[in-house]
Amino acid sequence: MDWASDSLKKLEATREERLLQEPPTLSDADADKLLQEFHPDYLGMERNVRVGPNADTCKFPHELADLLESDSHLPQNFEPSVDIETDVLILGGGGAGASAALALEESGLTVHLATKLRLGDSNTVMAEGGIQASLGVDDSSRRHFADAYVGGHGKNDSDLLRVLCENSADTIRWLGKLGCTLDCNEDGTFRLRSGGGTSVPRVLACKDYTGLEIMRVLKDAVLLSNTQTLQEHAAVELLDDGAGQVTGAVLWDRNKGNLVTVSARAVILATGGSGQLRLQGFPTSNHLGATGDGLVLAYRQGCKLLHGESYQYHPSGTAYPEALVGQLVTESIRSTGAQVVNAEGERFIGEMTFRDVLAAAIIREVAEKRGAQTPTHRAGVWLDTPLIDIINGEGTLRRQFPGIVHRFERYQIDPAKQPILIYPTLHYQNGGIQVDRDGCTEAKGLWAAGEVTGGLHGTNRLMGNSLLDITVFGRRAALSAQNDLPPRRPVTLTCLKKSREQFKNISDRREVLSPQLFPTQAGMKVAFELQKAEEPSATGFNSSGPSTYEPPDPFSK
Ligand code: MEZ
Repeated sequence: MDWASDSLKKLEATREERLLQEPPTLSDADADKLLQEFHPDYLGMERNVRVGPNADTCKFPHELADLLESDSHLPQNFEPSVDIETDVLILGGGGAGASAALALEESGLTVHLATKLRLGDSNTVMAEGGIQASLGVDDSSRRHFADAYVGGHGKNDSDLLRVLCENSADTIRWLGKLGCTLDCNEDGTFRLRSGGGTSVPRVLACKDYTGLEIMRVLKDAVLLSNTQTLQEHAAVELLDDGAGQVTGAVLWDRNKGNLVTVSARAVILATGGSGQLRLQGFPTSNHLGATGDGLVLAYRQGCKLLHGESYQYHPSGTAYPEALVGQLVTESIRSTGAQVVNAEGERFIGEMTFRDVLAAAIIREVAEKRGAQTPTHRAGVWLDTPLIDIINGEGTLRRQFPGIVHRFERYQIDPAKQPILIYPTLHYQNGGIQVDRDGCTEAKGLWAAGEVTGGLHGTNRLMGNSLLDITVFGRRAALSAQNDLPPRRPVTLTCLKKSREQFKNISDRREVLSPQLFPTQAGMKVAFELQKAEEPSATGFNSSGPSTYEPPDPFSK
């Protein structure tokens, strides 16, 4: 990293002194000021949505607002005609969807799980640092609750949060039974790490690929179960009975290029987040599929969204090398000793400060020209990773964070010897569909779980509470659907038709279709259009050929 040699010299010159320093602290008032001035949620890039249950009452990022006001991919003359009949239709093949499917294994119900990509392709596999569970000797579910409530700025739905915290130990046991291996100490107890905002160590991990390990066992179990998986079947619309009950979904089979109408007695939305909307041009740590589809689908069914304005920008996104921009460098690296340092070699904030405040502080350093500039015209601050081995002994970084070491070594950067350049990356959708403690939405027949829901985490989620969220609430939503299964009802597009009437009144609406399904920004060119039907066919749709997905062109710059 010759381009950064001056700045790296300054960083090395202050290392010894920094090692002895207490982390800088901020008063609540200063933290608030920092958020107001530098956090992307506060920069006025949001607006009201003019239709639907949140109309004119709260703000959304304009990228999401555009989608909530957009028309469906379905042709105007499409009339659903049932291809598949099931009891429970799960939409989404990440951790929440898979957990829901497994909870229904003994129910005797028919279960279909449809996923836009392949089973397991989701933000779950991108989660590195761990899953929270109050298993430490000084810990309790009440303490877990208090930490997450303070971290969420007191905006959390306390009922949901209580359920989350009270179910952590049981969830870890359940994952263990499925074969999930989490790191242990020599005495066989779980190794617990600290996270930003945890008052005691509470984060269990499998090295730095915890989500991948959790998804591995969930996926295997689903593949061995009675669940019928519909892979590469994207949900393009929810169906309803014309009287307020959700009754299925229209899926787009990406391989065959045709639409598939599924009638279901219950639908569980587990479609994940929306980081791939790349708000304000931010890079993202999210999976390709995270385009907020479930928010749009539920919104058209009259479901309110909570905290739609609130997104989490993970402070340690990679800023260099260019090929890794936006990728996560787990918070656990900071809790194990890596310090956050500006281009002048100064430690300007405590590393375990809440994510939103820490992200705002990094953005400020760069905005005020105290960041290091990369040859690709990005900027960031340093994560002083060599400190990990200095503090904890040689080889610690490689042993505990093999994924990150491997990733950077491909670009001739050894994080045990050289710091990593970081800048906040769009990581998590704090808000989402309003649900109750059983995952029931405001629409009968529709449940939701995981990142697509809002309320649980308030406006700032703590590390490790999302892997817990998907496994606790995925299963709860499924059991609630099983216990409260409505009778089968007709499939219609009444809600969509009503939404279309409302869209007509917005003259300056952006001409995009939603749900978005695939990213369109950040070099990902997606040419995606469903063929428009002239006459409905037997499946209700005349389609010729699959969609065309164009991979990024490496020579376009
Ligand atoms: O929950 C998360 O967001 C998480 C574990 C992230 C990380 O830093 O590893």
